[in-house]
Amino acid sequence: MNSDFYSDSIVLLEGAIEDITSKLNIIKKYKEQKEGRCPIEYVTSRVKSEESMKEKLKRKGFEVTLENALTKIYDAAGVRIICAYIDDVYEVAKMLKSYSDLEVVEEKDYIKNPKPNGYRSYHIIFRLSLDLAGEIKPVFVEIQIRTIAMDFWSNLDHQMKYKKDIKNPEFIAAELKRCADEIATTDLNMMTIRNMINNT
Ligand code: 0O2
Repeated sequence: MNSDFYSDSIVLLEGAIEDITSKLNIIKKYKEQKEGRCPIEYVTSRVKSEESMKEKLKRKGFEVTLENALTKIYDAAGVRIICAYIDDVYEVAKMLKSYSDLEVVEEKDYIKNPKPNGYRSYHIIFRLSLDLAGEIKPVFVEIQIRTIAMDFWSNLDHQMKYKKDIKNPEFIAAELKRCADEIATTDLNMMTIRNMINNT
């Protein structure tokens, strides 16, 4: 990725994403080999776009500088992990937290404590040190872990947030909240059914 705003620091952000992605690939292979099933369905990642970073810096009351983007905002580098079941989310979070080179800076459990709009996901901010040919640099990465159903919901909610001049915003928000609650119930039911199948 070429970036005027992130400049050389893009290497740092992409490096941090690669580091986490590689750890996740190892977890995936190990779990599949050992247990025949992996708690991770798939992983996506991105470096936050310049536009979105600048908007977030302003929204949070910070001056729009690269230094602030790398130290005050923690999701310049973002990794999203999609799981089938809710307990997979917690298992993956636990595994990542056990890495000695990943320092937990912040954790938000929006599954146990959903946002008022219905948003559910498990967020962890990690701080890691990247070795850039002898130069050790700290970098933050935001990991979002959620179920397939939560991700489905969140993608539609995200579209609504960024769409201008939307008709009936209150009605749509209420419908989204209703769907979020239905999805939460379905996620729990799916886990219960899976347990029943596995225990027979
Ligand atoms: P983008 O475009 O996805 O990168 P905040 O003040 O909530 O914006 P903060 O302090 O980082 O930011 O908190 P939080 O709650 O951990 O949110 C970080 C990211 O989680 C967001 O980044 C979204 O990706 C996601 N998120 C949080 N709340 C919602 C929500 O209600 N709906 C959806 N779809 N996603 C959400 P950005 O930078 O806001 O957006």
